Amino acid sequence: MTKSALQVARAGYKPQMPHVLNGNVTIKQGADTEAVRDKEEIQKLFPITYGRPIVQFVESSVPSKVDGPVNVGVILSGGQAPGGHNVIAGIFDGIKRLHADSRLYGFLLGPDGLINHKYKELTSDIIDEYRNTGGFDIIGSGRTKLETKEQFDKGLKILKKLGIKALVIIGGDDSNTNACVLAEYYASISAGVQVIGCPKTIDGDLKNEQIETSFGFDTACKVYSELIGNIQRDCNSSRKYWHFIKVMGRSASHIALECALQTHPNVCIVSEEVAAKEQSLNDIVDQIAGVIAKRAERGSNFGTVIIPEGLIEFIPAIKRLIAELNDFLAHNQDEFDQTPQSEKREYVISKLSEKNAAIYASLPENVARQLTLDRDPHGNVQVSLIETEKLLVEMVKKRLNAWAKEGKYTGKFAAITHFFGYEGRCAAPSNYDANYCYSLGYAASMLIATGKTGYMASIRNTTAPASEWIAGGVPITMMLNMERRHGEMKPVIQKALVDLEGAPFKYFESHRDQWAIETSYVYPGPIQYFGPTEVCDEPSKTLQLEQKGAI
Ligand code: FBP
Repeated sequence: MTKSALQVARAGYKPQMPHVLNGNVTIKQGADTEAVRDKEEIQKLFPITYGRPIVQFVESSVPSKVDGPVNVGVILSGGQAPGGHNVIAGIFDGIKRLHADSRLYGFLLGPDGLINHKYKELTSDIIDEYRNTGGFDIIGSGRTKLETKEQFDKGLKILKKLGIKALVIIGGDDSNTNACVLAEYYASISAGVQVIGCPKTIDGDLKNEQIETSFGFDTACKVYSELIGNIQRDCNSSRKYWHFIKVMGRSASHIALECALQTHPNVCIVSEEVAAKEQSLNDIVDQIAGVIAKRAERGSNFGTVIIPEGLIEFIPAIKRLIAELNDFLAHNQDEFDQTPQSEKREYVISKLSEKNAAIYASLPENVARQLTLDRDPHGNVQVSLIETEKLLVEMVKKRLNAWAKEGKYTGKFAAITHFFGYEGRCAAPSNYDANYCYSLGYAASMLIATGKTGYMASIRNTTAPASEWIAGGVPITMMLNMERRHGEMKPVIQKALVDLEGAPFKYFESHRDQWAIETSYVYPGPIQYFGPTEVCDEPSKTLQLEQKGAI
């Protein structure tokens, strides 16, 4: 395989780890824990793994004791995120340190590989090929939901056949929820297989006090911010286009907010604020058009608008509509599928409550259709398929035309739309993600060595130099609550949305009026892998604000 010069040089990068993981470790146990909400229901559903303590690795004078090789299976689940290969490398190096004959098996294309017994052994030559690279191609990923006893039993057969002692599931909130269910099930039948989760998702919404961030967020935001910065420099040069840039993030707006903190766009919509202020689509259009009109008065008929991918679901009226659609489709999917395409819109309108039917009817044809497309296996609307950026351009254009007729707007409006998502999900991990992921993988192997199951690997204090990071594990039951999915209440990891009282949003809020009117763009440039630490190792602005209160 031909490699770029950067790939060759980057292969030699040695990820940094918390100092403690370089030597022998033992665990320090904290107090017992509780679920974030719905404690009784969660405890009933997870009688064995519920309430276990948070653990932290501390130095030990004796090596961790393992009775023979520690064979481990690994699954990459859900959307790609930069650094996945380093998690696997960390697990590999960790279990090899525990016992030289330990083996690592990768299940292919996500949970399907476990269920259908498709796997490959990850030997040192394969691992070395993938160190510090982006992507999940070492074993591939998939979105199959691991949830039935039949799947768990089928999986157990291959785990037993390969002598696998523990399974590491690298995934987002839904996949780690499944990891927890699987851990409980295997413990309940004394299967002798531990299950450990690792927090992955560029969306940044799998975080809490113990899990500071999900891996991939840092790199993906840096890639999008580079592109947004380049666009800003372009529009500041030609001064004739408004760029509407949608950025990924299925639900929460962490990516949009981080990109705004890095680039200072003229507008950034934060879905959580839209929900809190109960804004309608019209309010959002007014807000954007207002900034465009004000800049036009200053002769600036150009600018940037960042739109979070999940926006549509946060507009309260549309959220209520989607909730009803989800329930309706969960129970009537066959009838809906059999309805001829040309009659689908009327069919849906006839089945919805009066209020939601009116909203559905008011949506442009393509957006209405996109809202009824297949849910992903976790029951989520596939928001990345909804072209909100185009919808907003159309609506803003109409609003500006109306204002022009009333003499309230005299500018010129020419818009270009972009959607940045896939551009960043497989980028070569930044130093932050390369180190964070390798440490997560290594911590996962130490959790296995200490007999834990139903835990997520955790690395904290990550705005400090890597050697000072804190490694340990968090019981996944601690992150669960009950939510409605596919029309039923299910235990799921609570998604971390943007906190409107948190330092990252507050910083944005206090600067956005100035960024709107003035041209205060920042051009972050590409991720740097070699060079001074302030250029190469800077953690995300979100983390810096959350942990240090300043950037
Ligand atoms: P995960 O939550 O699985 O990490 O996926 C994140 C994400 O990149 C979202 O931002 C996006 O909405 C979704 O995946 C797109 O998924 P797909 O590529 O499967 O359409």
